[in-house]
Amino acid sequence: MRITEARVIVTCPDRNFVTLKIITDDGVTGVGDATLNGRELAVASYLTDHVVPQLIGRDPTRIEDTWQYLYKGAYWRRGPVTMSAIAAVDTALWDILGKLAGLPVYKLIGGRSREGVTVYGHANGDTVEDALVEVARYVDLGYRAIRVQTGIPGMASTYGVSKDKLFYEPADAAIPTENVWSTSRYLNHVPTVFNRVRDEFGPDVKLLHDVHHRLTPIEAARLGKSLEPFSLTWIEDPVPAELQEGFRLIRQHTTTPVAVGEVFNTVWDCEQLIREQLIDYIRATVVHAGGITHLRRIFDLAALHHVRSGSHGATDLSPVCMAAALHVDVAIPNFGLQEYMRHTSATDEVFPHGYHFEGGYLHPSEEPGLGVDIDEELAAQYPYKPASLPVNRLEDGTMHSW
Ligand code: EZ4
Ligand code: CO
Repeated sequence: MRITEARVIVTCPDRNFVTLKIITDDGVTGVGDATLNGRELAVASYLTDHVVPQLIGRDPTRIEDTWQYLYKGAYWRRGPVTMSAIAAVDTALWDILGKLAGLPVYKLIGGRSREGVTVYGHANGDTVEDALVEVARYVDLGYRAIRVQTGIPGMASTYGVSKDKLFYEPADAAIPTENVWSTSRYLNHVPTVFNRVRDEFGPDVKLLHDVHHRLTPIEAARLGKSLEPFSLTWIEDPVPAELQEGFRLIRQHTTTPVAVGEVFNTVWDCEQLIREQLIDYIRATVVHAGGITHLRRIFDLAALHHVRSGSHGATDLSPVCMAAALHVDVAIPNFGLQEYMRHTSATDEVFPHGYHFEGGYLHPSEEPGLGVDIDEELAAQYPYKPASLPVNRLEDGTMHSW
């Protein structure tokens, strides 16, 4: 059995997605997500120009060998573009293997370890009052875990507050939108938000908050301490994580759990964070961390060090990534939480899928393979639109992490 063709499909059903479809000589096909928000065409070119020619004629069941071939064979290792491209190939090959075996992918990687995948949704609002209304909406929808973000008094905009409540799309302009940031206003405001949320919704609902890489370690330590009375499940990306040892400082000061990793590409981005138990949740996911094969390696290392998974699941990760993530989530021993930002109906129509939400859980498809596909005719009706993520500046104009 051989790979005969691989197509790179770029489509924009309300937002841009890059998808790889691999076709074999006996007609079985597989799909993989290759979307890198704001840099989509770089991955599309990496696949079309450099990877696809090397796939033709290969045995699609040699998943590990193909991963190693693309990783070691490029000579230039790691990085989001390379690892998203490798992820797309790897995901598509697992999809094909599942179809050949007649089994959902989760059964090929150890089988079910839990009845459903606990997900968290995003409640947000310009004011605390608006955010409370949104928390109530997610509670009513059955969510057991809710991320809460609000506007900050005195600041025109911040990360995580959306116009269109169930959907959040930060890549909102071809040339990046400019936001302004004040750490002191933020640190003073956030504890007041969670004080209100806990007061209204009680101790049972899991609460999370995304700092989106904006603090230094000692500032993050102060935030974590100030949130301890409200028992958060995690603070996310408290600081940019290039300096892994920087997280030691956060750990010395607070028991608020820490989650990191949505921008990580390989186990080498979090090896020290995990080995030294500097984090509680690792947020890498299928598309940006080298596919199912490499993500499982990260999660296996994490399991040895009391670190659980908390995979990224924003709207810029396509339903193909979500389908694959759910197979991993339901199988691994150290699953923690899965982020779930809903896709728009246009996206859902382009990517027909068998996973579904019920009572706070997502359930992977029981169909052979991943249980997701791309409708290529429909996809062709939504041409690519340039869109960039925002940039962030301090009040004096200094560039800051967004
Ligand atoms: O800003 O996926 O936890 N979720 C996030 C996301 C990221 C986007 C970037 O493309 O932080 O909303
Ligand atoms: Co995040």
